[in-house]
Amino acid sequence: MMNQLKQSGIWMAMAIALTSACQQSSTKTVQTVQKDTVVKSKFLSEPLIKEIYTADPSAHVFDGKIYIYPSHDVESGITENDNGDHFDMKDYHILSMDSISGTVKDHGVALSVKDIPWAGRQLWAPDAAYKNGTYYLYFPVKDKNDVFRIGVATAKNPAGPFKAEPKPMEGSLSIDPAVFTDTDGNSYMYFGGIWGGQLQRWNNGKYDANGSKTDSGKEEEPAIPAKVAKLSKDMLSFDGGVKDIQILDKAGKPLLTKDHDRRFFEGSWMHKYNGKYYFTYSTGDTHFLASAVGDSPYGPFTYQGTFMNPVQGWTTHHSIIEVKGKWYIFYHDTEISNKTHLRNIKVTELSHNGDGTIKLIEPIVK
Ligand code: FUB
Repeated sequence: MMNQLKQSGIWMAMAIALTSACQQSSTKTVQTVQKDTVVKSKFLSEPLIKEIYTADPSAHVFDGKIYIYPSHDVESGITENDNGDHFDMKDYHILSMDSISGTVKDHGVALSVKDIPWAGRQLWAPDAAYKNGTYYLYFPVKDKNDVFRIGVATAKNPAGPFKAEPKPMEGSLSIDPAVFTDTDGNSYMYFGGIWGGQLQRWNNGKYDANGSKTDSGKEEEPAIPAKVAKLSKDMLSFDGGVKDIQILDKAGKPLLTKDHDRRFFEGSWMHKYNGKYYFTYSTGDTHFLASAVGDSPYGPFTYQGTFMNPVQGWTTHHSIIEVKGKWYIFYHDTEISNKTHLRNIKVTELSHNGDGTIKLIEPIVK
């Protein structure tokens, strides 16, 4: 995606595997060489699958099994640029596991860009939901005018194959849909991403193809907000309008554009813990995962802090689920390829502290 800070420091270095694979969430030592210095790093977790490149893992428990809905990274030869054109994914593979440490099964192609009537290019981070006997796959893809929209596809099986609806979801825009179903049965979609995700180009429901490539230029203004929309009963459209998500600091003031360490960039997720709504997201160019907490699925959310430090690679994207009373975060890095656009998904345990914050995760142990 963007050039600044990408693959900086040890990420640029060449990784030489030193040890054999360990168990889930255990460590693997790699030696990284930076100029004259040799830095030893340990990855917190192992890649879940090595046969294909995967990223942006949205995990869910369906029917007692863990299903992962990731992006399927491929080498398409497109030169890296600030729009993220090198993330040129063409289909989705759905993965499943019987347990967190179980064998990962790749169910093959579940949906291809060629089978989405309105799609142009770039199948980015998807998510899934279940209701009344049907599974729903939500996906961002650029339409034939090169504008990101969000589509929905349905299946009777959580692993697909999925059939796409003929048009994008009315009112949808940008990228990274994450669908959360509340304890009362209502479902909400969180979405949006700035820079390559185009959110900064939308104003009052209109897209400006000549708009800015980034969020710079309005540093003292409130940061561009993520979006939330309630889903209709049939899960195929928005029930009412798209709302902005407010992320406030402890003093109740909106985070500003210049606050790159804390402001929303992309990769939304929602989970509920002890009656509180946790909106979690990536800070993009500063590579953190951050949490903000509220009392309603619509927010406002009060910024809580960073809960995962940068992974190897430019992008950072996650999902959080509860499995048998424990919480887990699915995320990605570039351990296998050391290339920005060829990522691999991982999982590790996540804990909530007594004060409601999330314990900081170090994906690389130095
Ligand atoms: O995988 C393409 C994009 O990279 C995703 O949509 C973003 O969240 C980032 O991970």
